[in-house]
Formats: sequence, structure tokens, C-alpha cells
Amino acid sequence: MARKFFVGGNFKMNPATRAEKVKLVETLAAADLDPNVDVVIAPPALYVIPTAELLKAKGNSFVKVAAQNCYIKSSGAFTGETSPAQLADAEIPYVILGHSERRTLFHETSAFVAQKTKAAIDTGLSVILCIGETLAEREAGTTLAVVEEQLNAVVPLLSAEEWSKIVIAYEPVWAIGTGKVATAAQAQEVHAAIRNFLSKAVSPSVAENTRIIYGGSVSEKAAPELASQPDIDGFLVGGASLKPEFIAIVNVLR
Ligand code: G2H
Repeated sequence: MARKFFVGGNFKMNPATRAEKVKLVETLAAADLDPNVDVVIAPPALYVIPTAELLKAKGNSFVKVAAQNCYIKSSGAFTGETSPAQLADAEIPYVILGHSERRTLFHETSAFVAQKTKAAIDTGLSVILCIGETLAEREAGTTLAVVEEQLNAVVPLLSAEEWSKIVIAYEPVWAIGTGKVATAAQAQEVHAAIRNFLSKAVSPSVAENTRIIYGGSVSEKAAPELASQPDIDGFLVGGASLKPEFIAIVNVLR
């Protein structure tokens, strides 16, 4: 079965105002998007429910909404956190976990990201699981060891069936927000290695069916060559998801 192309827009802590957010979502809701692509946008936590409501009000059931993070518990005294159960109750289908900004700035370990992944999956959410190496790790030749360590934390916690709810986002940290996109060959090499890892660590069928998307300075210009690689199944787009070029990135295969 062919893997369905997947394009996520990670707004990060943008835009700065509700008015800008409304404009962004309305533009996307009205856009002519390739129906053969899964399109998911991840606004800041404050805007998650209003974004889903706005899409619904515009009659758009095609673009789905993701949270950018969640905690491991369903409820309780965890100031500042959002639970996977609350996201599921709000009918938010996806959550991004393990983004390098969470790992680096907020000190999330691979073990913690794996716990979050398990909690989200148990609650019925789908997870965009981010992994990737820093520039120092790439230069030290440890790229594959790093992404395997990040995935190895998750592998024992999930059944083979549960991998159907995971989209892996390979995001080399040195390419994130830097304008320095990985070459198609660099990205394809790691994507193929991740698929090979999944084949051995989980099963050949999970490896074949799991979407592995690329993130890191994806642009309208870079998208076509990246998308033509056999193991690149879509994108997680940051900066460009706030611009009209996001529509062109979604439609890259057209
Ligand atoms: C990587 C990506 C989105 P950007 O963080 O997750 O952001 O496209 O701005 O590099």
C-alpha cells in the first residue's frame, strides 16, 4: 500500500495575534489543496480549539489540527500542561512530540518523549514524532546512532498496530529555522536508514507503512526534489507554514 503524503504546518509560537491566526487559517481553509495529501496544522496551544472551530465554521473538514505538545497524565496538578485526554476530548486528532525545540530548550529526554508518545497513543491521538541530530552529532558521524536512540526509547512502548498512529518527522537540528535545508540526498539517506531501523526493530510491514516526513527549512523551492525521494513521505514545515508558500508545499506532487 502506498504511503499517503503528509504535510504538517508547525506554527510554533506564531502568529502573534488572533487576527493574524484567523487570516492564516481562513486562507488555508479556502485554498485548493491536493486531496491526496494529509494536511495538519499545529497552532500554539491557545489557538488549537479556535482553529479547529474556525475550520469547521468554514466547512473545511480536510485540514486537521495538531497540538504542539502534551503531557503524560490525563489530569491533575501539572501547571501549564495540556493532557492528551483533553486534546482527545476536544477532538484534536494529532499532537507533535519530541520537537528539537522541546528537547533542547525544555530539556525533554528521549525517555520522556517516549512516555508522552505512549500516553497520546493510549488516548487515541496520532503522534508526529520528531527526531534528528545536531550539527555536532552529524559532524561526529553519529547521526544514525542519535535517531536510533530517539526511536529506541519508543519501540518497547508501542505495539506493531500502534505504529499506524505515528508519523516520524526527521528534522536535522542544524536545518531547523536556519534556511539551511538538508539536500535531498542527505535527507533520503537518513530516511532510508530510519525505515531500515523500523524494519529490524519493529517489523518490515511497519517500516513499509510508516510515514517518514522531513522537516528543517522546507520551502516551496526545496520541496519538489525532497518529495521525489523514495523514503520522504511529506514535510513538517515551520516558517513557511505561516506564508502562502505552504499551499504550494502541500501541492508539491500535483
Ligand atoms: C523544523 C521546522 C518545523 P522550519 O522545526 O518543525 O521548522 O521549517 O522553520 O525549519
